[in-house]
Amino acid sequence: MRSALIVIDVQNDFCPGGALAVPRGDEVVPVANRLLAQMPLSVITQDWHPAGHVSFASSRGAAPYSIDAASNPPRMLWPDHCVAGTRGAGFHPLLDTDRARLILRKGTDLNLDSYSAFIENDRRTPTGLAGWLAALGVGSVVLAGLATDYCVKATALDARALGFGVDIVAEGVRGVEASPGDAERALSAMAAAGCRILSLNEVLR
Ligand code: VGL
Ligand code: ZN
Repeated sequence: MRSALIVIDVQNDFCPGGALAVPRGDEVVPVANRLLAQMPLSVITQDWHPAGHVSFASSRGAAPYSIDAASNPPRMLWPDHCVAGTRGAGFHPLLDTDRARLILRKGTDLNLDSYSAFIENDRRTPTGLAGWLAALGVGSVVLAGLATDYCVKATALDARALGFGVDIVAEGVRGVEASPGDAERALSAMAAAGCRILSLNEVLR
């Protein structure tokens, strides 16, 4: 069975200086590029929200990084980020996007957030990625990108639930860390779900 690379949300708004900056998020770029150069089948995802998106604190009159306790389950409200067509939604300028076979946009529905590359946060709406991978005979995925504690984790857990083998590239992910330790806890949750946490060299070997 073939393996595919999924590079998650390596976008300007998630890098230092961006609207929802992930500390040292830009450090995943050279790792992602090494993987993109080596792996024959790659998908790149792009968080891509309409203005006024449901996940934005501004659309609820709330403070960024506060919790919306009214939603079930309670969810984090974010600064406005990755608004479709803006520079912040663009990929990091050094990411080798030319190598990708598929660029998958997610979070495009005004009223639906989407962390996972496979299923939107309503847990019912598929993005189509699982079928695309299955049609190409892919049985396992390698993940790198942003952020460890949100989109990488959600993608990894869904991939496992859908039956894919999952390898996470340790140097190729960084966390938001809204609470310190979130990234480490996310990696533990992924490992507990059967994901392997590997170094870049282990993955490329
Ligand atoms: C992400 C928060 C909001 C991510 C996307 O890519 O991890 N996090 N939207
Ligand atoms: Zn988002």
